Amino acid sequence: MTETIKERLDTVASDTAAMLQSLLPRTEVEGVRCSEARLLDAMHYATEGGKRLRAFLAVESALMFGTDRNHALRVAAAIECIHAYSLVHDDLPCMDDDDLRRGRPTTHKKFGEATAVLAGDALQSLAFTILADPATHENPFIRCTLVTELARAAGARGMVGGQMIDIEAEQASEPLSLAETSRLQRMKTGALIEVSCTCGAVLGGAGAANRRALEFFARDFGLCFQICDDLLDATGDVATVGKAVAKDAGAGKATFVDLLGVEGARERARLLTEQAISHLTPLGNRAQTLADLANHALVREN
Ligand code: GRG
Repeated sequence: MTETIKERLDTVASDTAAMLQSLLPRTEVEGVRCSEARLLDAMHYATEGGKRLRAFLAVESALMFGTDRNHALRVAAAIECIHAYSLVHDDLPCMDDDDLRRGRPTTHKKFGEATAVLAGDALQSLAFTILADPATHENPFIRCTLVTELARAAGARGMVGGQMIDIEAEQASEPLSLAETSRLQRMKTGALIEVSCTCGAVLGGAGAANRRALEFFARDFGLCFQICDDLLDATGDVATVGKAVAKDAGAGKATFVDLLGVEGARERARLLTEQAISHLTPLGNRAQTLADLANHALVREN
């Protein structure tokens, strides 16, 4: 019997959680809690839960090329560490100031601000330690490419740069245009989504054309994912979404719902999904799971 996309997502999510457990530093050695245990507890806490979407993109992209599943899960865990760090820092009072994440108190609410900042920092370091480890791939050139691609996507011209533009936009007198909002989201959310496919392709030794097909897919999928997130913020309820909703409009944020309206944003998301799936054509049946994911994400509730 073939697995549904939901079952496949659940399998990768629990395998990634198990991999993270094995890679995160242990708080106890021979029954004795180490003195930095509070930091490690916060790192564990921050990486628990979530849809593991980026992990799924990395694993599915890699498996398409016959990669070892364990290698793929290590890369998935590294990317989830970066994602978790970004959420911990994004939730801080100096950024989005959120109390709820993944249906429970944010890391700084549970452990305090200083510990949350440090846990985010340490998760970022851990991500690159995982990728640089020969257990991730025997070929140092591949490991080095993984490190470079993830660093680039997470950095000033990617996720962190997008966050900077977002923060400045909140204080600006004029709202961002559709083009500016698309660029900001492509950096803030899209870069990590895109690099998840890139890393999968690199790990799998994909050729340039296949890697490009996956990256084009991820680019449209990532933008669609953000539009759906804006729709959830505008129309979802806190219990289902697992974080505060209706925050963006109040905070003066540029959202696709403000720019396009609810129906316009839904239509744009449908179009982007179609476009994303069409980029997968050169990969044939191997990419069916990613196409299923794109359709599934369009109707997600959290
Ligand atoms: C603070 C360095 C730094 C970066 C923050 C990604 C980001 C940049 C902030 C996240 C803000 C946010 C909530 C954006 C909406 C889209 C998004 C990334 C949602 C969270 O991703 P999901 O839905 O989360 O995949 P789960 O919990 O499922 O892992």
